[in-house]
Amino acid sequence: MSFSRRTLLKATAASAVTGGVGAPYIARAQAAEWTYKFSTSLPELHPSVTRTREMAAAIKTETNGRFDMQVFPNSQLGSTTDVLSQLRSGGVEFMAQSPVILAILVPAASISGVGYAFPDYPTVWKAMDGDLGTFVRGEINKAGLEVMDKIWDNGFRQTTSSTKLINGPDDFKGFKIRVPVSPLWTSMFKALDASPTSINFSELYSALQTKIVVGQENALALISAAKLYEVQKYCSMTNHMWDGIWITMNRRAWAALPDDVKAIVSRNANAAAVKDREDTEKLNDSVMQELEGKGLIFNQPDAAPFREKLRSAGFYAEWKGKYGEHAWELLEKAVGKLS
Ligand code: X2X
Repeated sequence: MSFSRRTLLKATAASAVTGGVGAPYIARAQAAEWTYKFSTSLPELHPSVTRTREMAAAIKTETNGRFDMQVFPNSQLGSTTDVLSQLRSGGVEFMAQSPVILAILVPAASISGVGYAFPDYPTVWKAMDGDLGTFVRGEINKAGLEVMDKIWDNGFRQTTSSTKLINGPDDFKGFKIRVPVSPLWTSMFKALDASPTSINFSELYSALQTKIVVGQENALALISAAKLYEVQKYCSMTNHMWDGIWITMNRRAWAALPDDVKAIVSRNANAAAVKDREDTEKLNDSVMQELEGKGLIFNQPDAAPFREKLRSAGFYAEWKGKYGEHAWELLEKAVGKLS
């Protein structure tokens, strides 16, 4: 059923309930005053999409139906690259995306994705709820977008392949790997001597299936939710970067909301972020078992040689130069010396 037809049916049903003669008073299913689209490339089965739907429902209830957030998962509104420009123009009001992808519009935003920067979750949340996060949100605002305070979790990223396990940096030599469309990702895998190709998430499954690329990298929760185990055989726990999900908003659309509605949306988005973080941390172990059950073969390579390879290839020095002293200091304050 088309979207507009469904909306029409809903509206018709609502008036049938409320319009009858002598009908008892019930809280009316009012037409929303604001109907905003929320876009994500993550598939329906991903835990963050479940939390997003819960959040949208809570916002609708708490605004008495005045605010309707319509959730479009799985790149339904277009590829990540497309939706980023729709977010800018106002065609899409909310977008959930990786800080590293957001860097196409806000170069400093990718700093949280620098390879092997974050050792663990406590360090991630301290930095992202602290000075590093505040700095990045400031940069996002300067670029003309709004962003929620709390970042969600897309997990520590792992490397899958249809041909082999990655045991050490040498195994990346010439490895045809899909990376999301963003300079940091390409730079990092080039520094590892891999052969990265930028492909939007919406095209990833078929790129793996048709062997345009041999491997990809993502967190276990998404490898499971997107069923990448159907087209991949090996999974190396390279833990090469932590990735988050910023909830960004088109500035004009956000400014159009009254303060009480803004407060309800923000409170629910930040509460959902906290739940999402708990979900993904809990999922880590069980997902690995589930994926082993689906036939993925795992290994756990030592992180140190990869990090050393990045360092000797000049990766950290290059990105320190790009982000600048101030931003790099904030990162190193959170994670320790990188270069
Ligand atoms: O495109 C990806 O791999 C994804 C979904 O993890 C991101 O948004 C970075």
